[in-house]
Amino acid sequence: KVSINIDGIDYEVPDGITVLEAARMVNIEIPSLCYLKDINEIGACRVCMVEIDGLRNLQASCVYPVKEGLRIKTNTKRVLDARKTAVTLLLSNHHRECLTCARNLNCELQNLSDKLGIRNIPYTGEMKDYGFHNNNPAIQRDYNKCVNCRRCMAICSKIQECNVYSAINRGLDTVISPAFHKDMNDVTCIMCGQCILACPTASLNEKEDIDDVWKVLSDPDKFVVAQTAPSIQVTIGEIFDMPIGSFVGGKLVSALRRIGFDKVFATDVTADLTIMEEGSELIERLIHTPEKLPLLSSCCPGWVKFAEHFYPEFLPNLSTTKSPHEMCGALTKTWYAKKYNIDPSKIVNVAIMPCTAKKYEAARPEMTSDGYRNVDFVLTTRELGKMIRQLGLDFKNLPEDNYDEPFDQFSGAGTIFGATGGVLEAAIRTAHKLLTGEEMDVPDFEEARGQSGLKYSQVTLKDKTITIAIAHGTGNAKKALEMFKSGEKKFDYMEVMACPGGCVGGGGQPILGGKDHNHISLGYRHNRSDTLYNIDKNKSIRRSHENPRIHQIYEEFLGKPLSEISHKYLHTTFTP
Ligand code: HC1
Ligand code: SF4
Repeated sequence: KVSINIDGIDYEVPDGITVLEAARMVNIEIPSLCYLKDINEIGACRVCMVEIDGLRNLQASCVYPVKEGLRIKTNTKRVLDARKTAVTLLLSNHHRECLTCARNLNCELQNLSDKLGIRNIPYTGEMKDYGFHNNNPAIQRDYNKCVNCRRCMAICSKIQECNVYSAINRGLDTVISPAFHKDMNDVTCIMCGQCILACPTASLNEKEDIDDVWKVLSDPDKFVVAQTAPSIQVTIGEIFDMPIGSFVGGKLVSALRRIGFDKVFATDVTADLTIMEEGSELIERLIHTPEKLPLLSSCCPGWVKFAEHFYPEFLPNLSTTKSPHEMCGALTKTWYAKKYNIDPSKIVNVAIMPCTAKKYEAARPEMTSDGYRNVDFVLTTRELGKMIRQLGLDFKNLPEDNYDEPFDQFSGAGTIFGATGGVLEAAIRTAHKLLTGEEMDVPDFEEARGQSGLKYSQVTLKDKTITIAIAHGTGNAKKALEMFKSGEKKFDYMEVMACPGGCVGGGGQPILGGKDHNHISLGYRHNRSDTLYNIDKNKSIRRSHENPRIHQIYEEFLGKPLSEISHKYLHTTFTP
């Protein structure tokens, strides 16, 4: 510990931290813009300036270490003026379209400007125009709103290890962009959207499909169904000021009905189906085709794209099982359409996902069934939040409603898909039963849980003990695959989720702003996944193979896992 003094008050703080961290620890808010704990501590934006006794110049507190006896001032006019100047300069070159901006009311720059009391912008610099790029289904970039904080670059290179962004040009002309301003489609972007979560402004945003969805909803000829990913029920409440991780499953269904969807389905049901297929694949490979081990999960489209870009040699290891939202789409336009006598050409499947890569996945050419796209539109949690606000629904006080048959009943295993480790835990519960004929003593597999980036454990299935691995954040997947290749650490089955935390931390989830996003392993992901694990714990059905709807789907349509029909509609291929 060291003793420091901030604004005339003495504090004891841990040694080795920065002035910014120390101040925040004792509840003194120093504003910042470029700072992301551990991965972007670069002192570039000059917003977090403070006075340090004995030094002539102001210092960026995010890179200034505390030491014994340090005296700091955060409350002088000189400090406030410096912060104001830094933000005013950014605003002078910023396309200030707040009223129509995708991040209106959830923008860190807007917020800072308000907090610092900026009322005019004397330096109206020359506006640069680097254009607007959206030539792909998922991510759009508006350079004119970039503040050069480099947070996108930090996340993409240090956490995801995709290295899409770099600083182009120098000095005032610097811009953070893929090389040659190429579109995300043409670089090694995996569409995970983590850079959107990191962006303080609307420079990065998902490509919105809201207007197109309103259009189909108002077309009387269309039968429009919504499906909701497991994690949405624990995150969308945050948009309406509910505590992080609040469970709002029933209100979510209610909101979707009021928006006008003809049916509302739970993707959790087809998550159970994914487990039946993927669990069967695991057993098949363990017994008959061990050369195709390790089995790698494939329900996360960001991870699939990562493997396609960087590890094509592992593509034969990916599970061919389609992801739950694609399965839901495929089944609605085949089995469901026939069962309920609805023309599949009139069905529109809209998936509410915590994910930007799902927009890209839904547009992949192989994601069709009988000539129809499985999923027609993907809306992020944020986009659905915007639609709910457009209608003026009082979300917090909506009544609870239930999902529609036959995508209404699901197991706890289907729900924990939304957290890192959940898919693997769900698969082990079912693989155990499929292989041994007996249930695991307790369904909980604690070793699969928690936020550590790369986890290994062992499971015994009958007479076989297998090593499992769980990675979240593609940088961790890379680590696991490299260690596998070098022989340092072998495993038989690995779950990968591209986003830190899994889908609860997905690139389409509510943006909590820099302070909460500052640490990549920060608490909000725990709060969200804890709620998912609680839902699982309180369910009477906790294993995918016990879900009566799954029995029904196999009896009425698929026959058995890995059957010919399953392969036709529920499995896919990958392209290096
Ligand atoms: Fe996910 Fe999945 S869990 S990928 O993380 O397998 O997006 O929530 O819907 O498809 O079920 C996301 C979440 C989601 C799929 C399922
Ligand atoms: Fe990098 Fe993901 Fe953003 Fe693509 S979407 S640029 S991979 S962080």
